[in-house]
Amino acid sequence: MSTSEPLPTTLESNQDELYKKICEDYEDLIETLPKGKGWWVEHLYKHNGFWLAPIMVKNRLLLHTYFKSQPSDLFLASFMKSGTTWLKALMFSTINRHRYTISDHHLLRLGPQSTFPLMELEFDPTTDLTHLPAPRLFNTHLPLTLLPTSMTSCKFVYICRDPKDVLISKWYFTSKTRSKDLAPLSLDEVFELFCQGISECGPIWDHVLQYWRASLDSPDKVLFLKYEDLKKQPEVELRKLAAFMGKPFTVEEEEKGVVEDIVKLCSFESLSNLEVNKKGVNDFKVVEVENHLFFRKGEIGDWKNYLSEEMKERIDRITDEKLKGSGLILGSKV
Ligand code: PAP
Repeated sequence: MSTSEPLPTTLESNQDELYKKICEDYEDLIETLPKGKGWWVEHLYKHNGFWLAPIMVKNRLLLHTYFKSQPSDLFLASFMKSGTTWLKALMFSTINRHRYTISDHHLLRLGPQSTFPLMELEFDPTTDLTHLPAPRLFNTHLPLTLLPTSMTSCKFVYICRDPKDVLISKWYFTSKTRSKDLAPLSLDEVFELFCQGISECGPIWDHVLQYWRASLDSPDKVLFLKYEDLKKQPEVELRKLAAFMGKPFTVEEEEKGVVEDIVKLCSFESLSNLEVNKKGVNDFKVVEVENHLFFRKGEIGDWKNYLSEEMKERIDRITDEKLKGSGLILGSKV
């Protein structure tokens, strides 16, 4: 992807006054924001407490103006590398379980990245989203407080993961997708940035806490899931997810083994071995990403192979301090 700034617009064809005004506002805004080192792109900008890539700052402004949410919309929200791809597959196949048979499933042909858009990269004001069947599914990595207020009436599924595993997973992913024109980032370097919160949509702790608190305030609106729970008891978590999305499994479906079938269809083993995920590429509008990069190991605790005891302790200490009093437990203690 291009890392020069400003990034190209996602909407060359739409030259209406409002759109032009938003582009100008974006240019003005980005000038005023503190700048930090990006992992994926060259620079991140601190916007209302969170570090965003330029395209995220811009598309966020477009979303605020152009995106018209519907009360039935379902959002999958996550900090990058927390289990988004897995949840995409699970949400899509659960909502659409009457449309496809397991043996001839959309996921098997096109993979999870094809199912629903990542709004801060793929949103395009010229695309008509009104025709999509309800519930419409959308994905975002943006923190809750940076989303348009109209969206907050929708339902959110949030997935979180041990920050140490997120760090390693993200380092791997961004080292593969970072422009070759930029110097590679060492683990020591990304570790320091991560601890300082300088990471796309970081600090991770603030991101997680916003959705955690919202899930406590409105459990009917925000379902808070953990990657580790999903690994340990996928059927239990899937039943929770289906009920939250308003599509609980019936007794008949339970007897037929539909829950187990969906879990198997969406498992790391199943998805990572698909042709589309071995060789395919997903076009995120501003960047193309090879699908195999979304499937590395899919394990809990792989950080142990990379982080020293000192690094582990530093991240755990920050996690403990940040989450203190919240009732949320993340990481090794889960
Ligand atoms: P994204 O936020 O950029 O979309 P996301 O899917 O959240 O990425 O993260 C990818 C991680 O989920 C990878 O973790 P790892 O680097 O520690 O291996 C990937 O392997 C893992 N992953 C992808 N699909 C699954 C799955 N079906 N089950 C378990 N883990 C998965």
